[in-house]
Amino acid sequence: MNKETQHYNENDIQVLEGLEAVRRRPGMYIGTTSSRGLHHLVWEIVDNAIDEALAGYCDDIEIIINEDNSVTIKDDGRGIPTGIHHKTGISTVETVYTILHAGGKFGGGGYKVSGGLHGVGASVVNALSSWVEVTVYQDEKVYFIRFENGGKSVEPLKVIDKCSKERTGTMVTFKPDPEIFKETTVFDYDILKTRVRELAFLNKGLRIILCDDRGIEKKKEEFLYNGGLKEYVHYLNRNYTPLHDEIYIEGIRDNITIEVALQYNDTYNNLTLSFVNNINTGDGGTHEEGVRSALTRIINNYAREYKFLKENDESLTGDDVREGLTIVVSCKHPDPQFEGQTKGRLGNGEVRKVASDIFGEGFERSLMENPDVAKKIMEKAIQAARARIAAKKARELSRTRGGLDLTNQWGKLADCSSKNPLERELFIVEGDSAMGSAKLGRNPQTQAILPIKGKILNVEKSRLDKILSNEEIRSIITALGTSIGDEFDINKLRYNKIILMTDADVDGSHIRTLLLTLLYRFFRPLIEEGHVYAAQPPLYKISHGKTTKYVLNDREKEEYINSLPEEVRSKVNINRQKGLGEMDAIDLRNTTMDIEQRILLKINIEDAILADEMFTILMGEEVAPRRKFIEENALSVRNLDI
Ligand code: 1YM
Repeated sequence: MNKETQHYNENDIQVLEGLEAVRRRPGMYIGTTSSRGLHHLVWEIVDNAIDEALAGYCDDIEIIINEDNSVTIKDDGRGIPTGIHHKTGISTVETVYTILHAGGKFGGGGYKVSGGLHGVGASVVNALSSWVEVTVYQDEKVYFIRFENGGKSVEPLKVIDKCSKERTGTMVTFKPDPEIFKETTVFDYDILKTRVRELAFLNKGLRIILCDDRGIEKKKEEFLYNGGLKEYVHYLNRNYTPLHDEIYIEGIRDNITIEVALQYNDTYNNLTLSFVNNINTGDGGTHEEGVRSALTRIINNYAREYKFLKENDESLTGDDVREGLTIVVSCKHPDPQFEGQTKGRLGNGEVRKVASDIFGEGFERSLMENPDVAKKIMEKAIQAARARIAAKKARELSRTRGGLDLTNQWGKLADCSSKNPLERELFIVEGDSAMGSAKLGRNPQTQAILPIKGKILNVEKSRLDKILSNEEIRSIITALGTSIGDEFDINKLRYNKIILMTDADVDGSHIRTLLLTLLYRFFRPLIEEGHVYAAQPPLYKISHGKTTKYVLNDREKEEYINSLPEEVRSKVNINRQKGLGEMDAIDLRNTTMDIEQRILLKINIEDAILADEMFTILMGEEVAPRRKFIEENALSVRNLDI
């Protein structure tokens, strides 16, 4: 035995063998020795401080990346017990840092709530470090112990100084062993920051300070959220428009704590985050299931009771009530069972009912007390249900009619003859007269024509789900061939280009808005993959002598005329084209349809989003915003820069 380890007794031989086992197979204890494993060391120590905070003894934790890439973690808790441990005969501090699986089990019986991936704690960090120093402030004394070379104490815990009675806590500094962490021993500030922020959200009132003392630009940030999960949800929704203030529910039953915060926003997305003992449960589990089922149940009950749902309406589904929902669920459990391949799922069956009861009761009360908020939530879910039902109807429709001969079935689609989908184009044309010219002016081999009446929008002044029952709209769905919703399959698209050919007037732009909204909501990949275009019929026909020139707008007209010689300028004949319908077939072919001469504008997703917003406003029930919108955008609606 060398000098450094003299104070060990027989028991300690086992201790060292334990730590040696960790060094031999580090992956078994921290998962990996990559950068991820390196950062995991920090969490193992921080977890002990957080447990002390959860036990109610600590409010401040500080994490410092030192200049030499060692890390210091401090807390202001009671300090790890310093007395001699009855089983090991050495100080409890040393026991905690040298005996595998010691952790909280050596303490006063409190369970370890936080616990990292493997929950093996301080001794593993010690085993995988070049050196570790632990300082404990307790009973007006400063205790100190240092370990070297994978966990061997240099000498037993000793008192090195005095301190005030008020000063208590633990300070640990460790330097990861480069022999173990061969990839890297450099800590990444942003990795630490992300998790520190999450931990601060999950443990309301706990202050965590993160410092980086390396290099010239030192960093120091403080994370403290007195609102806890409520602030977490606020943070997650920061880029969206929330529909109401955050709702927060907490409760404890059978030693299981459930906390939930939620807020709806105006998107169609759902974001659910869940945690057990501060560990992310990416695959959900019984806590999440309990909360979900209560959410669906309570919203349906409320919607029925307050007549948001009529007697014959079908119930709202889980997906309906989760549209636009951001929700965080946090469970604290004395004995969690993590399941699944990545251990990312809570398995404890008893949690389902506890979570469902606590959340259900709190959420119901919250709806009762805030009828305005309840109304917004009901309307959001019912809107989601309507869209779901409409999509289903449209899907059934496109399925039943999909295989039939479109030309005969509808009498409207003038299909093209080519069987090569890459060269097939579908022109969706506004108005019957335009249809006439378009049919004559097209290339019947590659260009199909589908006419749409300008009055759809006025007649069906209603939501998109109603518009889906419009026969012409349904014929578009059928003609495209892709089906919609879950069954959408872009490989079944019957045309490579879908070209919207509408007039340059208000009716035309309304129709275009409607068509784009339809495509955006039900055929989004068609836009994303660049299959949708707008034709650009010219506004003017300028002729002089035998020359004819079509131009798109006033600017082009001026430019063209100015480019002509003086003597010609006075003789030009300028014809304002009134609409597609008034163009003859030859004009229409030359200006708008002929592949060689036409100008097509590809619709991008931003155009479609803009159209969707316009649609919402144009179709909205509130008159004021609609009028305001039309006044403000009279020009841009007409020209809808597409
Ligand atoms: C910077 C890291 O380890 N803080 C810390 C750890 C402990 C205690 C307090 C503590 C726990 C208990 C009683 C108990 C630990 N103690 C043990 C053990 N910060 C840091 N702060 N008194 C103090 O659990 O009953 C393990 S961790 F086992 F010794 F009690």
